[in-house]
Amino acid sequence: MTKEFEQLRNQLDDVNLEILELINRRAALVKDIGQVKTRQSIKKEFDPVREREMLDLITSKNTGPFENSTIEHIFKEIFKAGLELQEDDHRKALLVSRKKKPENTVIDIKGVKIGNGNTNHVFGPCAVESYDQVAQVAETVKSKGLKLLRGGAFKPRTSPYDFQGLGLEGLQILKRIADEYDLAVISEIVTPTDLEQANDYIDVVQIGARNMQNFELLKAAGDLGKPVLLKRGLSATIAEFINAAEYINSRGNGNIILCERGIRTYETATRNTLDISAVPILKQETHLPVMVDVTHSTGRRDLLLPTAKAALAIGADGIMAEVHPDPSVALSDSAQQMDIPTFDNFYEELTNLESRLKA
Ligand SMILES: [Mn+2]
Repeated sequence: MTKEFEQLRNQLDDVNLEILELINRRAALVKDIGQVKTRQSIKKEFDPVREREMLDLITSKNTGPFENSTIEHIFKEIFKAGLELQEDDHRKALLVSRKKKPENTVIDIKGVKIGNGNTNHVFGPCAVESYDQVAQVAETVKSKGLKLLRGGAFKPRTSPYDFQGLGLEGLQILKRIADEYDLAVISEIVTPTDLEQANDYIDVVQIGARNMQNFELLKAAGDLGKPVLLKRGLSATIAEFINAAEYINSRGNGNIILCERGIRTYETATRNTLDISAVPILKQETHLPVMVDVTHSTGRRDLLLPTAKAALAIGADGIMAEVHPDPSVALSDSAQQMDIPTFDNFYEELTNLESRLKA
């Protein structure tokens, strides 16, 4: 290697390091601008007018040897990296994110701890139909040492002519059951006004798939302060699901359980497609407990056990499934609810797997 060649190479190394220093200096400025924008509540999105002005200034000073088009291409990449940096800061700021809070959120519901590494399951009928119907399921749940019972009083149904639930009467039945059997009850609420009324009757507010982006309801649930079980929307991405949880947390209520319940895909063999990989993604991205609803994701009784096993194996904090004393006459979801003997077997198999997973 000639001396001249080596000198030129050394100069190139120096220029590389200068460019490095300059682009990082630029990045620091972009971050400062992002903070000023946040303080002044200015939207942080991409500003095409500003970008065009910057590119025009740069190319007007370009003396070559690079063509203007090449210079524009290089600077656009630098601009893009700066914008991504602002977005990263934004993501870091989400209250539900693990970046913000590394340790797991553990929710105490009448003494049951959700999210501490042990599993807790939620079983019960799709809809509250009568005191006797719910009491039969409560009896079974209680006999297994379980604490959480679900039951729908307000039923958002695809058809307006389908059974819409017993409403307040349903909540009153759940409250009576909770007191008599010492259980904690979970029920879906669909409007902010019903939330306040429901506060006296239930232990956990469920926000259903169809209301995952009902932002006023999310905010009201955040204000109420009671634990919330938030289901993933039918066609919601994981990012949208996490942002929906953020709405609740942003109002000061961090007691949120995320529930994967299947998403809409082209597949028709199941009612929805259970997105099992959402479980570890949600556990990585957020500090919240994650449950899997096997009833509504599959819509098939024969798939409840295998999907529940998959959910436990992949790290879910619990399973949600529907149980009815006589599913064939159930007023909703009659095709996928378990009768009590089927549930007994389902639960036995599930606990067998859990003890094997722990061993
Ligand atoms: Mn149901």
